[in-house]
Amino acid sequence: MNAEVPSAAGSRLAALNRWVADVAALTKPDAIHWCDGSDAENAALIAKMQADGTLLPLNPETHPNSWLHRSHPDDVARVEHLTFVCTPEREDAGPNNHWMPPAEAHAKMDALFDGCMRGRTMYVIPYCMGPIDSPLSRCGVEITDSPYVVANMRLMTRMGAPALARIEREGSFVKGLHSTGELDPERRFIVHFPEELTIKSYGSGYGGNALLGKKCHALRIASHQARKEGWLAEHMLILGIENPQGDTHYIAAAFPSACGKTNLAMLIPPEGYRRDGWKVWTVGDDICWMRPGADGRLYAINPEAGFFGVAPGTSAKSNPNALASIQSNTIFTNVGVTADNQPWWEGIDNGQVPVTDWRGEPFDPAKRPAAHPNSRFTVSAKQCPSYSPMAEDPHGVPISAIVFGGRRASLVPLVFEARDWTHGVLVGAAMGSETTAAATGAVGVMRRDPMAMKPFCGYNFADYFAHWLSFDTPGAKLPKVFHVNWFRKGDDGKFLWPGFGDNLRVLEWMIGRVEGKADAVETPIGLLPGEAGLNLEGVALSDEARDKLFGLDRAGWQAEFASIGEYLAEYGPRLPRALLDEQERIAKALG
Ligand code: GTP
Ligand code: SPV
Ligand code: MN
Repeated sequence: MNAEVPSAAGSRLAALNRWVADVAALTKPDAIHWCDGSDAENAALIAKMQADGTLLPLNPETHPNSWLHRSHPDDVARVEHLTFVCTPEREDAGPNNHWMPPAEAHAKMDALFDGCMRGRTMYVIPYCMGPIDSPLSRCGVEITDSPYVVANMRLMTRMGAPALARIEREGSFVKGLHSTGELDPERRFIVHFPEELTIKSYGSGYGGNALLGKKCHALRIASHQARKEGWLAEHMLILGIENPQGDTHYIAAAFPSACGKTNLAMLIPPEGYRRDGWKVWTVGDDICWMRPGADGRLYAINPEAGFFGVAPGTSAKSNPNALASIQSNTIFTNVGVTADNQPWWEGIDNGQVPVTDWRGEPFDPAKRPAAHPNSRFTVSAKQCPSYSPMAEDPHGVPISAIVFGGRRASLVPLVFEARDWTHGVLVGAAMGSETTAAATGAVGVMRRDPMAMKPFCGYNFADYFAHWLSFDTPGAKLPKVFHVNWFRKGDDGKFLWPGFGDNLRVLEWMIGRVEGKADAVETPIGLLPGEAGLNLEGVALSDEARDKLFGLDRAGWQAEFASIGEYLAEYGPRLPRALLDEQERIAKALG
């Protein structure tokens, strides 16, 4: 058993060594393995998982070095009802989080962890969120008993020796302790201690519950750090749009889980735009850390190094960049397979048929879909044809526009612009969206999901909104703020907007607004492009579609603003006055 970190004794890693020793004493693993992130280490882990059936090899001709993992059927998504933020004061976690007193939470979790790694290997994973040499990056160490988690963290983060060296230099890191336990939903908790920069997660091996660098560290803990240190940790994609003149604007966009971030981040311009020389560059598809630079603009990095993307709906037509990324070196979780062992999911649209479903049973469409609706692929961002070279830049990219959006079948138009920063913060705070399969629970229920951070903000939303407002300082050159809705439906229940590549038409209008070149129509809810504002050449839209995508339903918005007012009131006197004033101003303008 190698209990000591492979580095100089007496170094700044003493705290890490002590913590690892304490965890080992509690969890009692058979062995401890410090992950160095090497290819040899990965190959050995893969071989072990292949031997015990954790990973099933996919067709090596069509999908070299790619694997299928079937999770426990009760462990297929994030579990928001079992996720806690444990600040000393309940009010600091806010009505937006489940809360437990820290001492009680530690006792509860430590009882679960007691002896849980007997017969297992304990993996110690040093990782860096963000480019290894960026001052905006932050390090963490995840301890886990799941080799599947190690293999995923290797793709999703900068894991191993360079991260350990940075931790040794800085002497600080986020501590994440994870065990799959018995995968019993009754013994499953995802618990955060923001003040202690600590995460404890037990009983799930899935996605955001288990890959602790992602939602637990890079959003819940990081949002708390960001508030203290004057930056923002957001559930946003980052993309670059290069126009035919060769100028690139960067846009950050917050959509709730399974509402289109990966797809927008990897957008391929429509034919005419491509011919003219437009290009889209992917910086990140899920998380964005940004802070003001010396010039007053916000600079953003993607703290992740890979994509944990939704498989269903991914096709050569909807997202060719994603499909190209996942032809090799990819871990697929909970997808179906074809007779010749290729991964398959609903909407892949490649003319093939599944024979086995995500539970490993013969595919029967009457029983269940072939792929779980929250099935995913894990792949290094470097395999994405549109991956931006700027994604590795330690300074980050300057953000020209921030976009909020959700799934709204009714009311909300295709796009509108906020009047100013304060209005933009209200637009984010008032976001609503229909729930998806990314978390357990009902799907398709409209709920408020401010800035797409409802499941991920590590502190009271009232303080979070105040933190957002605080960026509006005299020297600041803040991005313009927009709201989009790709998911408006017609009376026949079908989407009215083609979406995907055609979303570039909306982004083009935004850039035009940023550059002061595009027109807009003032309305109480914000600035709309008007029908003539977007380039709709080649897009066939019915009269109903035009009305609903570009019009303003005044009565509907009056009701919406009443509901927004009620929602904000839940945050009580802690809510910033400026936000309420803005809500009241617009409600009044709507009449
Ligand atoms: P998380 O990884 O859970 O945070 O999700 P995400 O926000 O990255 O969502 P993703 O891009 O994976 O899209 C989720 C689903 O929405 C997929 O089934 C997509 O096919 C669908 N989708 C994405 N963009 C559009 C769009 O513009 N229009 C329509 N109609 N559907 C879209
Ligand atoms: C999300 O649910 O927003 C995801 C997937 O990106 S998970 O990593 O499970 O959080
Ligand atoms: Mn996400």
